[in-house]
Amino acid sequence: MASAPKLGKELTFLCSWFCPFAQRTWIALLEKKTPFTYHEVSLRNPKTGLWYPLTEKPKWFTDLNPLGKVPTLAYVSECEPEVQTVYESLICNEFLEDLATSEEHPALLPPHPAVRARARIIMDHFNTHFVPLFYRILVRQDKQQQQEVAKELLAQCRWLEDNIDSNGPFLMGEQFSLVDCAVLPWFVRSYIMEHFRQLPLPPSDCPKLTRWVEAATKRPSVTGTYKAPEEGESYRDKLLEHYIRYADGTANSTSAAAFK
Ligand SMILES: N[C@@H](CCC(=O)N[C@@H](CS)C(=O)NCC(=O)O)C(=O)O
Repeated sequence: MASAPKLGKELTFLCSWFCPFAQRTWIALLEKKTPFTYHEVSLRNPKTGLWYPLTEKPKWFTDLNPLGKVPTLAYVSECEPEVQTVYESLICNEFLEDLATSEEHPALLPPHPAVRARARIIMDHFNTHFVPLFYRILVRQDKQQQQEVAKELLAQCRWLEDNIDSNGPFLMGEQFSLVDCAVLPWFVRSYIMEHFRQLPLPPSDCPKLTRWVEAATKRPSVTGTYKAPEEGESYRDKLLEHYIRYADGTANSTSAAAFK
């Protein structure tokens, strides 16, 4: 599957190049300028293309994250337990914010407690409502069901449009934040939705969201995560290829099963 990383005091970031959840944390690491070592974990069997079940994942990986998922952050600490691990993308990102916020490591949450709470409400809402629909419209093969899910996805875009900052350029206003990190990976993948389901995201009646996607997807912390598995390959093409198994209903990942 993958070799065990050699952990040290610096953060090791366990990632899979295609994973939008891991991309959330990757963007946050780059935004915060947190030193880290990237460790690619291959979650799919290269011979069959199928995802390894939890029982076939190496012990070193499930010891670090019992769910056997990326993103996972791990490091050797000076206190007990010696190896500290953090997983679940939104928790990883809050951890990075708690770990270091200073002149050198920019804050990714607004200072006021009520505005921070608002940021968390948007992240939680997006995670609970938008993310499952993104997978559901791909894995469902029935056209009518796809159309119903498309309506729900568009309604979720409108929810975002109504709940993000009016002036932008970022979701919480002038400063790029954890909310941008949490939402962006699914809009980086909007061309995939257009390709397989002919659904433009964001829709044309969401001008704030459209402007945000334009600006935010060009940010170095975001383009810095556009890495195809092999040197010289196109990230966009490889990502599209990765989603074929979702779109033809053959993906056996936990997300495909959970969001069916
Ligand atoms: N709720 C998790 C989801 C992470 C997740 O599902 N990651 C996928 C890759 S995109 C994974 O590791 N899947 C392993 C599997 O399905 O066995 C998070 O936010 O971090």
